[in-house]
Amino acid sequence: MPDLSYIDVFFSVQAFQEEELRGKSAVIIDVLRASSSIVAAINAGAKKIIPVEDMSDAVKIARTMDQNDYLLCGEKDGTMIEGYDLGNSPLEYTPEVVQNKTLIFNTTNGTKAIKKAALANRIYIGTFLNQQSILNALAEHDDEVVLICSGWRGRLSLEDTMFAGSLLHKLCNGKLPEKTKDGAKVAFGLFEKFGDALEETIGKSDHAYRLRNLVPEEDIPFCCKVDEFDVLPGMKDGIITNLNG
Ligand code: 3SL
Repeated sequence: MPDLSYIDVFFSVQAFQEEELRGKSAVIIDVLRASSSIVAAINAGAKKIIPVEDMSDAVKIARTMDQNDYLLCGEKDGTMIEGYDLGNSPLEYTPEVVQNKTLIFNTTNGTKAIKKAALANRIYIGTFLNQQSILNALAEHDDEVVLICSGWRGRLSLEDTMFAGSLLHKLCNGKLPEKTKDGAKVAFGLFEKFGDALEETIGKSDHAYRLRNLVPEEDIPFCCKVDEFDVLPGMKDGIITNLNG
């Protein structure tokens, strides 16, 4: 079980240095929508997911693989990238489409946060959809924990902070000890205030407004579902697989 007084929360990809994660467990959070799509894809039977930082890395990796084995997935500014097979809507990631495939995944903030966490001891991809799996995984070790909110281009995202707060709320049974990091206090406080109205609150976030008219309207309610899937996407050597599998 992690010591709550050491749990830190980073509010964007730019808010931490790679070295700060060495030896720690990291949960990478991008509720809207990279974490949610990765969790949905793993649940739908994707063999593995390779997160990349940009389109050129995606193409380099794709060139080394058989065309029948992989799908190019992700978004730029919320919409599917030209020439890609899938965008970043979790609802696209069905067994018919992704089973046994390798997904090369490229998003604006989420996959950058995952790549930047490479020095962590354990790297989990978390969101409301697989909250209990994340809690179970964290309970197994006493590593220091960092909750990494992907945010949006360096800014805080309400939905990611809400999920970090939700994890903290469950870890301390709703009573945050006095001696906790500032980031943990902020995330916990936000969840305490708005956690009972998750979908409504996230539906009014900056990113939800940004995505309006760009993505299917079911995406945001879907990303707010709690404990929908019992999967634990985790990254080792740059590759994400289901650690619960
Ligand atoms: O920033 C990201 O990684 C994406 O999840 C953003 S979007 O919801 O697909 O626009």
